[in-house]
Amino acid sequence: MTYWVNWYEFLKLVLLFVPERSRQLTDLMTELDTDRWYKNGRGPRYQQLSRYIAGLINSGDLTTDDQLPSERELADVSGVSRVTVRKAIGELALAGLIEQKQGAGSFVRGPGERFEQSLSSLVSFTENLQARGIKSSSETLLKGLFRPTPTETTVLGLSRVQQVARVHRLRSGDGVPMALEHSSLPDDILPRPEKLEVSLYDLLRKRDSAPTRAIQRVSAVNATGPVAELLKMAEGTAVLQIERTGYLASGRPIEFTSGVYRSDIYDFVSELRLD
Ligand code: 16G
Repeated sequence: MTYWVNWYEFLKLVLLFVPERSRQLTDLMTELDTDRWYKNGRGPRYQQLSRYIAGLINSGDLTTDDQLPSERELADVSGVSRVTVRKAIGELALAGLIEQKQGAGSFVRGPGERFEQSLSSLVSFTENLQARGIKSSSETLLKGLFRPTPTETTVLGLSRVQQVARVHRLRSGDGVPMALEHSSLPDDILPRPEKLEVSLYDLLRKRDSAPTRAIQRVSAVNATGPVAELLKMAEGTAVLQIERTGYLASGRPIEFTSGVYRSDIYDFVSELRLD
């Protein structure tokens, strides 16, 4: 007589007898088994799998030091190949959400050092990270001169013939995506946006046209699919949206940046004084 074991049923049985710490893992396995994590047309499987697990981490369902099931277990339960699982785990590591320990497996990382950014001083992304010894990098998603939108024309006070320089960047610290910034500037302030390589403010300073004052509007929004994908987080996660209008000392507006910042990393801090 042949006995065969459905290992997943067996695992569920075993998990009934293990303490609370493993409950989330049982939930994770059950969810993956029901295929609820995958939706047609929402991107490749490895991305959906990684976003699903990122969602459990961001919501606190999986917490610091929880060990993820092994590659083989995840592949068996979710019905995808080990290569797909490996890519999904790689994405989570890249997003700074898990740590892969050689020979031991993948563990949920702690919240780590939150990134405090002052709302009252006018510093650039590059300077901010440098000051903390974090290596900044940017992926340029768009750079060039364009016909301005009505909002850009109004906010930047553009003339009818002026173009707008746009720079869209995904900004990372030590390789972890932190923010997505869309900057618009008048074409006379940034005539050759393709020349921008590292820091926008550094380039503007060299041209004597960096902002000396800015007004910011901060709001909480939920990350849409494409934003979540770039910031390596689950769709719908709360993020901070900041719109900055930067002015020259003369009062002329020269920068309009709309940025989305990961709320699990950023704390924006403001100093208040009694008048
Ligand atoms: C900061 C600014 C952004 C500016 C960028 C320049 C906030 C909320 N935003 O991220 O408006 O365009 O720095 O950075 O602080 P860079 O000089 O490194 O390109």
